[in-house]
Amino acid sequence: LIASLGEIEQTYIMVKPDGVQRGLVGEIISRFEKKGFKLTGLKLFQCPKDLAEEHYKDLKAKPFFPKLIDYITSGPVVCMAWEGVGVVASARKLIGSTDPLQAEPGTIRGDLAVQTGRNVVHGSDSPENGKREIALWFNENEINQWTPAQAPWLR
Ligand code: 3AN
Repeated sequence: LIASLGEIEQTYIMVKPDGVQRGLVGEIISRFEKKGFKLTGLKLFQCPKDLAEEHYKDLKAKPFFPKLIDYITSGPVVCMAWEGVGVVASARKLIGSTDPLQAEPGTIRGDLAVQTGRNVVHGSDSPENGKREIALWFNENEINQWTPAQAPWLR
């Protein structure tokens, strides 16, 4: 079944400080669980400045970069590793457009956010970045491989 669906991928999903402070952690985790992806890493974490800068290094030249770093380091984030077939692109669809006003209703940002600079959640943009970001935000021993007790209908 899995082979017929495609490659199993990993993605890094993060509830940003506004999502944590607004009490949206459970809601956001739920959407990925209900879709059928597998959680392999989860922690509440205060991000140091150098890690935020490394994570967003491709945006270093952007005028909003300093504000982005201040935002991400302004309070704890919830770091997650999710695994599944096509999880990278699917998670981006569940999250919605970067600008929450452009994000479709039904997406996390479309339902729960208003500002680009406060868009509640991050998701890796490619399988390569998924692996890179999981390695950046998690220690190896914080990632857990597990097999669902029931038949793996979706995985
Ligand atoms: P996405 O998070 O949808 O992949 P990116 O990678 O273009 O979008 O941007 C990364 C983060 O940078 C966004 N989630 C947002 O927090 C911030 N950001 C992007 N564009 C802007 C902007 N024009 N003004 C303020 N913050 C921005």
